[in-house]
Amino acid sequence: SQQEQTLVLVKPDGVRRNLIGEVLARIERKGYVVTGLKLVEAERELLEKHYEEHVGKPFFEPLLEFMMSGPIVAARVEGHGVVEGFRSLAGATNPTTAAPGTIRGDLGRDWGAKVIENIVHGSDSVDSAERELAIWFG
Ligand code: YYY
Ligand code: MG
Repeated sequence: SQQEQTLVLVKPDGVRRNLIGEVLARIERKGYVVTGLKLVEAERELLEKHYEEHVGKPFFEPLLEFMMSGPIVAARVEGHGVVEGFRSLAGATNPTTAAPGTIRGDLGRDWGAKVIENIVHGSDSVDSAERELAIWFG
């Protein structure tokens, strides 16, 4: 696999639950390197760009409200195959079905709420990573 960069977000639920260190520790223990890190109160315009593929879906507005509900940690993470590798560390979107051992499987909670609160975001392809890193890190 190639040396790559990906965007990782610790979403507002992860920050509220004091899981920033836990998420970064898992990334670092895997051997990936954090090369950019900041705490952001994201504005709607930025989030609309970030989640543009989901515009019009029933969860889009609740998702944006959730992502604006508190600070987010944005990290640029580097490593060989890190795009797929971090998705693997994160686990499936829904914490109920995410495998134990993954961030979402171990730490995520399914409240049966409108929005799935699943602790982290990770870019889903090298192209998405490039696009999203430009949005969050300029
Ligand atoms: O890439 P990933 O975060 O695993 O899932 P996406 O399908 O891109 O959805 C983005 C985000 O939206 C997801 O992390 C939670 C939320 N969401 C939701 O609340 N309800 C859904 N049915 C699908 C996604
Ligand atoms: Mg996605």
